[in-house]
Amino acid sequence: MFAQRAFAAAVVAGSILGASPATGQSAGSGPASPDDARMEWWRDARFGMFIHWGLYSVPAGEWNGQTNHAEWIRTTAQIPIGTYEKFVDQFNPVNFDADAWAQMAADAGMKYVVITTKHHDGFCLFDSKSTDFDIMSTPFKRDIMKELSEACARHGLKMCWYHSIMDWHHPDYLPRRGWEAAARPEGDADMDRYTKYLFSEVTELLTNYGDIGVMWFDGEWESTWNHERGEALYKLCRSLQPNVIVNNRVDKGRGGMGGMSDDGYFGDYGTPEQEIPATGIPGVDWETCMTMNNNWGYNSHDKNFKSSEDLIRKLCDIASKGGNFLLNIGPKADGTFPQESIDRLHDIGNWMHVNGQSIYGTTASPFDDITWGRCTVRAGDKASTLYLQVFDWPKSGVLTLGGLGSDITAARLLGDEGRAVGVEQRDGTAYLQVGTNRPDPICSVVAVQIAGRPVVYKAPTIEAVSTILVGPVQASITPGSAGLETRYTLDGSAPTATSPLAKGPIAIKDSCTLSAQSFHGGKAVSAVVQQQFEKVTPAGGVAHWGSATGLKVEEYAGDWRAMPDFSKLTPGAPTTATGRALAPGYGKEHVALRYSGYLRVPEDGVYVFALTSDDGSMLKIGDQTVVDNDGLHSTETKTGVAALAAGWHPITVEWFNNTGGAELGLKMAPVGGAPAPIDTGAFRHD
Ligand code: H79
Repeated sequence: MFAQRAFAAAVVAGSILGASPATGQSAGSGPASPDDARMEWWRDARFGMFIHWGLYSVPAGEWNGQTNHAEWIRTTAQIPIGTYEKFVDQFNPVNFDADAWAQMAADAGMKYVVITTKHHDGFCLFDSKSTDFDIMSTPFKRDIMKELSEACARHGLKMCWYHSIMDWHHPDYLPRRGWEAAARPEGDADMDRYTKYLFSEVTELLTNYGDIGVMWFDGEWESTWNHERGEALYKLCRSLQPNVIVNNRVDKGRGGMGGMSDDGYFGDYGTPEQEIPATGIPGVDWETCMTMNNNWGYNSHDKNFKSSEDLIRKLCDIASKGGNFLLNIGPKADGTFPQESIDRLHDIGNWMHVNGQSIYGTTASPFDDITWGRCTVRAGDKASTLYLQVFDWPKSGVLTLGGLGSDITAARLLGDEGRAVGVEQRDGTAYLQVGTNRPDPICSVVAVQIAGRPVVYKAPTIEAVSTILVGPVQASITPGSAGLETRYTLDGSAPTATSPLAKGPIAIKDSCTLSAQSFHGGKAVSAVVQQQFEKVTPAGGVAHWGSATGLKVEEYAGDWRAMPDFSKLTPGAPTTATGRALAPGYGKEHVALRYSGYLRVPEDGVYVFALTSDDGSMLKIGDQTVVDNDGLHSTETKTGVAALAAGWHPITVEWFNNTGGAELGLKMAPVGGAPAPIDTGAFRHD
């Protein structure tokens, strides 16, 4: 890995490599880090059924001649609340059979079922004591969730609840949709009261239906939901059922519609929607939820179903990256599944019956890239199994697996009565004689037994908080794979079998090139990776730094999508920022702030700055841009480093807020430390 870096004489905006390798990315584990025992069944399960069912299934996607609606129909077709409520009288799924649903999920190889107890429309599919807008007001009058939870228990499936935080029906929920603001004025709507209502529903769901596997929240991106409410909701769930798993949409950690959460937020796993991440993230739990066709809720016109082949290969792809697959069904209003969905569940079930052991309880592929398919692993200290999921069967009848350092002890096909596969291993490549007959045209699996845990020939990675240094800086080298030796040099030459072993952090004291390479059995088995480090002279301070404590703040009014050019604008009257003011809950929109003055640096060194904002922000020290966090975005943190001499340095922090969330925070630390807020006393201005 080479760092791209522009060099300037004094203050350097150096790149930061893997600033916190161990904890940098989390699926929102945050303050409530998921413990392994509680997550175990979920990690083993790998495959679940999502069910989107509710009043919206009655219009089946169609309104006033438009046929592209689904579970969002109340909003996308702008149906007045009174009109929408009439679906309550029409919801009568006389063909609903909870055991038939559970049977179909179990037969498809799914291990859990997540159903909409309430979607954004606010209608509850369970017998709720908190509202009449529920199943008991329909002609059906049966607690669907009771029936389904009992059926799931009978079929060995974990019952899980999807529950929307957003609610277009409850009078206290805010914000109102713009299009119905006139018909549904806010009046004395009160989000605190709504939150109490939400909590009472969640309490019912976690009290009246036995053990619940997952609480799958949604709609948390709305401006009215916040971290405090998310924390309280997470804690409520865990207090009612200590083992329940809660998805990351309980809190605000996603910072938008992304799948994964930042550190410091509640939620046990990430929720990529309609997408499969490019790679897995080691040690992070996530679940891709996806529709079979274009819509979550039933749409009678939507025939754009993914093929069974596509769905099976997606399941393999997700498992090979260490994730779960939550595959959606949108049942019809009569209580039955669409035939296309039934057909696909059936095909997946047939495949899982033979090949499911390559999915359940497996972990991510240790290989970077396999051209003919995917790989999952069941690892053990003494022996492990690699499951090779072959999409493109080799015409030669010989499957090639490169970069395997482990000894293969046996190989056989899943299916084809476990036909044995001959193996030859030469120079880190395994040649598997699978023959020309493939057992399954969609994906055939070869189970490869190896001694010990997998050893895979991959290059190590170099991580350092800063690539510039004044005093010593630490670099760490992560081995490409367990079971490999990693050797390094500091003089730019390629490591050899006698170069020092990388064990623990390496102190970099001067300009140098760090080179690292993987070795196995005394031989180099990977490419060489390098990182350059540069010793720099810290930028000197200035002779004049003003006498007033804090930074000068100027406010500008305007409508921007990126940082304006302040030199062309006229500010309002300046004020002075206290330390707190650099983390404003600034209640204004269409506004920009420019903080300026001087920053006191205690001693010569490289400093890390972390700049957090919603929307964009920019940190300049002297004439260098140290952090560029510009652009229209929700809460996002970017970091940068600067080499600074002891003394006072000119600093500006620029920030704008277009609409919505308004945040700004600046933290600082000597390189290697955890950035912390800066005392007001470290700022001066004229
Ligand atoms: O429950 C499913 C979705 O309804 C819900 N999350 C999944 C699991 C979800 N709500 N909002 N979003 C996903 C993202 C926003 C999508 C939208 Fe649209 C784009 C809303 C309006 C435009 C999709 C297309 C829904 C209506 C039209």
